[in-house]
Amino acid sequence: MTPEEAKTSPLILHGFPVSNYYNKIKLALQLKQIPFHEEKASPSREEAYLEKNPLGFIPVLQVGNRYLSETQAIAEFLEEVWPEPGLLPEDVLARANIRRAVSYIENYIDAPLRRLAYQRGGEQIPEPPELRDEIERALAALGRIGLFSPWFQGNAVSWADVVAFVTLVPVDELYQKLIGDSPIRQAAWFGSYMAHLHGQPLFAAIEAERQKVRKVLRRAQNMAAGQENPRFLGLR
Ligand SMILES: N[C@@H](CCC(=O)N[C@@H](CS)C(=O)NCC(=O)O)C(=O)O
Repeated sequence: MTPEEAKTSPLILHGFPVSNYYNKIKLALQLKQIPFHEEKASPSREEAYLEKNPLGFIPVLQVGNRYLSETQAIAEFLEEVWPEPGLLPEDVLARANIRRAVSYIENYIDAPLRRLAYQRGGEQIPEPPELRDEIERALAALGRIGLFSPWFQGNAVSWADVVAFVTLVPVDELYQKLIGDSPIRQAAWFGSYMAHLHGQPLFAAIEAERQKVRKVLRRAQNMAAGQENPRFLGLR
């Protein structure tokens, strides 16, 4: 597919707006002013879904009648086809630094906590010995490589800000809920940086939608567990 063909193909983002990976691509599409539609999809190992995302994850970006998955691959596709407005700076080392920040956040903060959360099913647990250390190490590393003035890389929004916002806000919440005393909110750079990101209308809208959908899901789960009366939910 040529860049021109990609540019003129309709885009559909499949997934659910409580997923940080879904929200990463959604927010980037909005910041880059690329038109797209959304279609609800859940992770699945059904054969038909594996055709769209061979790992069975969300999100999937549909480009015409083709399907693309893995958000870093999607991110690079978007930058190649729609370089303007870019979410990467001109300076090639600054670009690499942003990719490095994305890796720190996804591989060393999100991934270890997520594995634990899936294993433990959401109930409060004692802090696993290496987890806090691993996450604090990545937070300190981010503190060393980011400017946070006010954006991660200085004066322009980038993929690092998108990924930091859609990942660190929910992961901090999850750490607090699962283990307590989240090290994320304690990182020296976190508070004022997140306040800046929350102050951006597109970022704030992503978070508002996540909260709204989460609330509906939680009530639906409670209802399924017989804890809440469906009449109050407007869900019948
Ligand atoms: N590395 C993947 C991660 C995507 C991912 O973990 N998606 C989660 C939702 S936030 C998922 O689909 N999980 C289902 C599962 O683990 O089976 C990407 O960048 O797209």
